[in-house]
Formats: sequence, structure tokens, C-alpha cells
Amino acid sequence: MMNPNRHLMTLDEFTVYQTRQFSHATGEMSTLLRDIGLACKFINKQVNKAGLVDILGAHGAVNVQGEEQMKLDVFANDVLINVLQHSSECAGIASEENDDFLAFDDDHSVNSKYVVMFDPLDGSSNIDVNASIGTIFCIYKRVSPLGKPCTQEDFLQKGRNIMAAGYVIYGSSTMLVYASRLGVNGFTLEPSIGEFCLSHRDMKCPEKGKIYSINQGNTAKYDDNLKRFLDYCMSEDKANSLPWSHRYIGSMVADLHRTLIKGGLFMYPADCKNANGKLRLLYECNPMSYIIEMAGGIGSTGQEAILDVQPTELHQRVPIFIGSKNQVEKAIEIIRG
Ligand code: AHM
Ligand code: MG
Repeated sequence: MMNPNRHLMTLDEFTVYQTRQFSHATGEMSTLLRDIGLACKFINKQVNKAGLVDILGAHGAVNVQGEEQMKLDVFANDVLINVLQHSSECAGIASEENDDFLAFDDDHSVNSKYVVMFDPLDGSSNIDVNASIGTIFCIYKRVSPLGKPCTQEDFLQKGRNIMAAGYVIYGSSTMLVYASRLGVNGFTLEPSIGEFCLSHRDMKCPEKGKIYSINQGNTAKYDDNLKRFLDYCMSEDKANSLPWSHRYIGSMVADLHRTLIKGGLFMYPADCKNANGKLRLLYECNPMSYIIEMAGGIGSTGQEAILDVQPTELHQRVPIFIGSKNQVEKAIEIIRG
């Protein structure tokens, strides 16, 4: 077996190595992760070409080779669906881009144990300015009986049931962060060999952070308790390491990647126009909360753990406060009044 301490370890080798630590593990999760990693390598290639849109043509335009150009988020969605449909382990998917879930009904898929949920290209409005964007995913064991297509109840499970989750950030380098109950590990894409290689072992979200991240331009729409909390974040109090620095990219994967590595608090709260905020429970908040919790942080709606929210619909939104323990706890204390 591969020595886990050798210099270079690919994502595939790593998950196979992890699987072998457990005699009952079947390797299905490694297969799924390899398939998702493959889809993300295709997406990465297209994302890297995004700046050439004026040369290659925008969505709907026909390029010099006579091919129609696709919008990147549509492309990312199609690639993930195609790869997972042909995966040996996936019974169906739900995507932020699709109104309804897709149950794969071929002979193999109806006997597959897992369903996958994803946001194929989050933060896509950042593409135009060359800022980082990402793919977010999570994997559940289905609860419907094998032998038939999966059903909506497979997708409306609490985040607590997640088996594994991750994201890929298309940034200054491309990185896949993968979380399971065994911990959180980061893999950087080595373009010359086209492999995600282990680069960030056993990632932990620092317990104490000093950065807060929110669209502060919306302050007029926030309630008084939240405004009070923002005043706290900006207050002069050296003894409590205040004020905190404010950082907001407006791309959840990028903001949370920084939060995971450097510590901090990311928020997308409710406001007077959006009672549940903006971000989706199933495709954004659940996978990210799982990753941050497995790294020692907290993901909360302000009232309860995100992972404990019972989903009632596929595209449900929830307010989110997520990141370093000390900061999320402080936010909860103040916003509860
Ligand atoms: P999207 O799924 O349409 O890309 O929207 C989600 C994005 C997140 O990445 C980010 O945190 C948020 O929207 C930013 O929203 P806002 O511009 O309102 O601050
Ligand atoms: Mg999104």
C-alpha cells in the first residue's frame, strides 16, 4: 500500500488509503469523489478560458470552429450531471441550476446507494472580474429502497446525514477541499499531471478569528440586533482584539476558503426583504457547514445549527453565520438579543 507520508499523494490515492483504514468501507465514496474531481477538472479548464470570451464568443455565440459557446454555469452543471450519471455509485443528483432533482433510472443507478447535491459554479457573477469562484458538493446515502429510482426524500435529509462534502476553488491555484468524518484535507491541482495532490493535511478552522465577512452595504435592511453586532465588530476594544478586519469577496467559496484557513466569520443573514437570506440550504449552507464543523468551526442560522435544519424544499434558503467558534458564538449571543 502507498505510504501516506511520501511526498506526493493524489486525491484518489488518499481516499483509497483512508478507506483501507476501515475494514467495512467499500471504496464507493472514493469512486464518487474521483468522478466529482474529474468533472471539476473539466470545469477548471473552461473557467481558465473565461477571460477569452471576447475572442471565443459569449454564451449563445458561435465561435470560429462553428461551436456554440455555453455559459460557464450551464457548462459546469452539464459536466457534473454527465459524469455522475455515468458514475457507478450515484443514484441521482439535485443541483442549484435545476428546478427539480434528477433520478437516474438505468439498471445500475437504481441500485446505487448515494445521491449528490451541488452548486456547479457558485459566485459566477465574479467571473467577469477574474475573482475566485467555486463548485460546492455533498454526498448522502439514500433513504429510499434500492432497486428503484431515488426519490425526493433522499434529497430532503438534514445536513447531519451528510457522508462527505467539499468544494473546489478556481483561484490563483485550483484546490479541492474534501471533508468526511475523518477530517478535512485540501488537494491542489498540479496542472502538469492533471491531478489533485494533497497539499493541506487535516485542515482546522482557527478557534479564534479576527475577520468578519458580510455584504455590509445591506445594513439598512438588517434588524437592530444584527446592526448592534456589526457595531461590536467595528468597536475599539484592544483587550478583546477588536475591531475585526472586514473582508468580503462576494463569492462564498472564496470567502469561506479564507475563513477555513485564516479563521473568521462569514455571514449572509436575513433582512427585511429576504426573510431567509440568500443562500441555499442544500447546495451551499449544508455542505459548507459540514466542512467547517469537521474542521472544528460552527455553522448556524443564528437560531440552530445549519446541519439540524429539516429541509422542506429543494431550493430553500437559510440565514447563515459560519466560521471560527469564538466569532460565531459572539454573533449568536448578540443577534438573539
Ligand atoms: P449565486 O449562487 O447566484 O452565485 O449566488 C451566491 C453568491 C455567493 O457566492 C455569495 O456569498 C453571495 O452570492 C453574494 O451575494 P451578494 O452579492 O448579495 O453579497
Ligand atoms: Mg450559488
